[in-house]
Amino acid sequence: MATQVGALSSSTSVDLASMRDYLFDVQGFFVIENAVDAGHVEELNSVLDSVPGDIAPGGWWGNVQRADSSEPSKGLELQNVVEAGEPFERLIDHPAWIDYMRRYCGEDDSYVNGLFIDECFAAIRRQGGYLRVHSGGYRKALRGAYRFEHGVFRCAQVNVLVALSDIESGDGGTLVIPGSHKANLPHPQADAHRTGTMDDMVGVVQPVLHRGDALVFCDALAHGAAMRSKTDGERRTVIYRYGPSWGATRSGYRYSDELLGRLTPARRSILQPIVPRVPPT
Ligand SMILES: O=C(O)CCC(=O)C(=O)O
Repeated sequence: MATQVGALSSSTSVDLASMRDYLFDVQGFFVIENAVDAGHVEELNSVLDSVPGDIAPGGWWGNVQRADSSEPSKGLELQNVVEAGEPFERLIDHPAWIDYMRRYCGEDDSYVNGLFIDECFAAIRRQGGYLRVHSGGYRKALRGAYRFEHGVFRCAQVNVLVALSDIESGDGGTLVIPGSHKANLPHPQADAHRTGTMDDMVGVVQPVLHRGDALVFCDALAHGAAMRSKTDGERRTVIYRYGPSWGATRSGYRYSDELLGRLTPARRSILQPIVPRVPPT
């Protein structure tokens, strides 16, 4: 597998936003180093530490659901995790990435501008866990499409994956095929990788993520995660998927009235961009 060289860092002397836009366009992803500060990462991890260990697959913890039964190799997946507590609410409009989200998939400069989070979850993987390859531009669903036209981005889904543990070699890192968000042909090894890991697919790279770093990527990018080989510890991530204001949650989760009621207007407008219109009672 190729390793990433020439990675962008905050010490690179260039306008960061322009460089990230460029990388997002040509590669389909970039990394924001230290996007979430150490204290916030700790708070997120301590919420996850408090999740009962005996939630059955499909079972609920408040308005958070364990949803990994269809693919056990994914490890523990806690869906609708924005309902897990205030540290997760703070990620909704996090300043490290929210402007990129607005620009890439917020229907900027249109009559329906605004964002919506259509899926958010935490994933905890131990030894042997991995995620098979999926997405890629070839015959991609409109829901995850990449588009840049007439000087504006019009992407349908952009993901922010925050590392809550260091994710280096052997940790089961996220794997991507740079540029595959624009692919017009199927990857020649795709059929052989419908199941299993994508580690040996030609063109794959693993962006190194340290705790607190965020990987921003268009969902059209072919991606997955390597098998975690380390025997001890856990790989922890949290993923928020952003899309246009008119989207719907992918799996039918509803943000609770309690959560919507306590959010700042800015955060509420991302979880409920279109307020239900009903006749007066
Ligand atoms: O687990 C990962 O590293 C990637 C997760 C992801 O992007 C997905 O679930 O689609």
